[in-house]
Amino acid sequence: MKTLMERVSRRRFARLLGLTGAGAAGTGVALGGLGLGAGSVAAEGGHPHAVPAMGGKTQAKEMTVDEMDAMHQAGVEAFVNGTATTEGLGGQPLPFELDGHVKVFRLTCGVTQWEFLPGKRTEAFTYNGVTPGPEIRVTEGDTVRIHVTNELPQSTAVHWHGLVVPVAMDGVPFITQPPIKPGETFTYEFTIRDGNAGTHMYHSHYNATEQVTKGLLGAFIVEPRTPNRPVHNREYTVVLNDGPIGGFSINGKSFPATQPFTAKKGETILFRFMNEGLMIHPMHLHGMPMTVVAQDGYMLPREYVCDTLNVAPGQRFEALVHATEPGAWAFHCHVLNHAESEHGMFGMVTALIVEE
Ligand SMILES: [Cu+2]
Repeated sequence: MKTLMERVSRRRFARLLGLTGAGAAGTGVALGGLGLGAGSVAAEGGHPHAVPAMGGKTQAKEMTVDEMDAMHQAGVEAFVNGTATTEGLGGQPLPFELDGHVKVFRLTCGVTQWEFLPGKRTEAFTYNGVTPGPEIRVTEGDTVRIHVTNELPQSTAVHWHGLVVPVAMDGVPFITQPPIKPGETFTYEFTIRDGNAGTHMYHSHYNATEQVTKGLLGAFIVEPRTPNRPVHNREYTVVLNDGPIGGFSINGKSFPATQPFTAKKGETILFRFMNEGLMIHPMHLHGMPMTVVAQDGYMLPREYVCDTLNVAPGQRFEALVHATEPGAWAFHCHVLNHAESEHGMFGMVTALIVEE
């Protein structure tokens, strides 16, 4: 439903921008010819990039000005038109069953060929077949039971990052529990404490450099018993990751396969940022400032306003955006080699589309 709405918004916006029809056809460049589907993007992070020099010349010796422009244009068009479609969408709500008053969730760790760009699949480690894993959402005071089954070829365990839990439930092998070996199931159970509302995460705490960057991560959102966030019309979770899956990704996809965020003019949006990667990602929103109200789930003593929010590994931020400015506004990591090269934008790039 959300995806369909967003696609409709993108098409509408494409018409506004005049990006459909003759303009697009005129480039004569197909997405497949850009290397967008063939591994060049995954390599972007590790290679120095051609840097535009003064006077309009570039160091990308094998491209003409028009070729470079065409690659930049084609990537944006694929994003705006919604044609950079991929299989699999992570971060959708995880259903639960009730056992008395206990909310019972199930997560299965497995190996998935994950498509982070059209036609570009990489071996991912996933919860329930997707990365980010499904979003768990509960309320302060809830008791949760989470059955974790390991179908990976290596052991694992799940850490509930940001939640105050009994030590035996903290998910660190050999400190708090034995590793969950392949074929085994481990059951976590804890009650969410009052004061622990906010934007949290769950992820592997075993061989984490490989397991988390390959996709064993997800959002764990705790609603407060008594609402204490500013009133907002819609919210989006923004999971940042870097590593073998998609190079640099937002919610498990790389630009132009990233999903845009949409809003209607006048609405207030709550963004929940979390960084599951190995690097700092300063997220920069064009057009409208962000008002940061919470860090790591805790309400700040005083909110602050910014347009570039530095999200370090492990950190979470909750920020409000008042959608006052219609248009498509770039929204990207400002470590530039996570976002834009001589081939155009890639990786940690999306947009906030504000409709009239
Ligand atoms: Cu970055």
